[in-house]
Amino acid sequence: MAMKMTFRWYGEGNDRIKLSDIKQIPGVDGIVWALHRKMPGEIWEKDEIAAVKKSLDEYGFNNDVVESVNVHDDIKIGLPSRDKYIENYITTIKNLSEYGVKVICYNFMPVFDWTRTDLFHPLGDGSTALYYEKDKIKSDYRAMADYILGFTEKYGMSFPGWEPERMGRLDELFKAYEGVDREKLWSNLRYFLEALMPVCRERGVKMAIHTDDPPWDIFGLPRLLVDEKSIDRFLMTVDDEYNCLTLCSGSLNANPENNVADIARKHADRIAFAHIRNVKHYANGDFSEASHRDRDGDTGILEILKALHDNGYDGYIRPDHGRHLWDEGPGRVRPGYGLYDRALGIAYMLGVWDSLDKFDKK
Ligand code: DNO
Repeated sequence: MAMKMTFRWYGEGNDRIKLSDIKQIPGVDGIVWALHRKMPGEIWEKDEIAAVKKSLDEYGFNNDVVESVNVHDDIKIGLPSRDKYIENYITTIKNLSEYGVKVICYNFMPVFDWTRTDLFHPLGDGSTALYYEKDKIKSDYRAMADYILGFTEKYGMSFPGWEPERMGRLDELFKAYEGVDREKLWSNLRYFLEALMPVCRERGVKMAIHTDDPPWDIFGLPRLLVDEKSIDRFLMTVDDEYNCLTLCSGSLNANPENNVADIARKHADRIAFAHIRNVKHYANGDFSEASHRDRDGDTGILEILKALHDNGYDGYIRPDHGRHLWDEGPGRVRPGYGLYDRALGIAYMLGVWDSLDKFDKK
């Protein structure tokens, strides 16, 4: 089995889940980690990286994948100050590579990272999951940000990409993005990646962009990585083996027209990291997250895994958001990042993968 199973962990004192708990899930080789207290644009220092690596080494986990080295807004907007932040990003890549990091997952969404309207939506069986109510994401970005920040404040946590410092300047940020239309955002993304590629090649670090979540414009802000066509464009724009994708099944399939298995098949060689999550669609455009079991959602988990397997996928993979189960109510768990359902997701995915290994030899 070549693909490498990982589990996202928010770090000591920032995640209730313990590395010793994760160790008991079969098949997990690595921890997807980050320095969550860093603001976008700040350099990740070597001693800080070394400390995380040491804590993972103790459990025999690799630290190959970092998720959420967030990109400063000035880079996305294309301000003259972007060059300074790009320099900082390059220093961070160099520092990470010295400690063995091979893949950096990031996103290029203006202002907001993933967006949901209900973090603990009841699914009817006692569990809850992240939910998106389309009608709530129309014009009032402040109301949505207040909901998310109200939650993080109440429970004393912060979400990557939802830094209260940035969210406190929302109007200013929206204003700064005013001239940034889709084409401008594409060219700013290209500028950023072209500056990074030489160091990525030299250090063997893949930049793996996360597909946009949800995959459509919100609050008038353009989003780029939304479907097969835009992914084709992205990979062609900077056609370098170190310019890669984080294929996020749930983000893409929030739009039911996106066939994630087709995209996986087409671009398996440029996928450095896969987030596997299942989504259930409603006729009015709302969607809910679901268990990883194929038939519990509409995302085509089995087809996606088979597409990766058929193409000899040997990159990293992780269960993405899971439901909140048993005692995992608000305040006890990071939304989407409980222990139990992600562990069940791993067991399911490895079951599928091992069966393909054994019975579906190509
Ligand atoms: C959601 C995650 C994203 C992802 C970032 C990467 O839970 O998949 O927040 O970490 O978009 O920058």
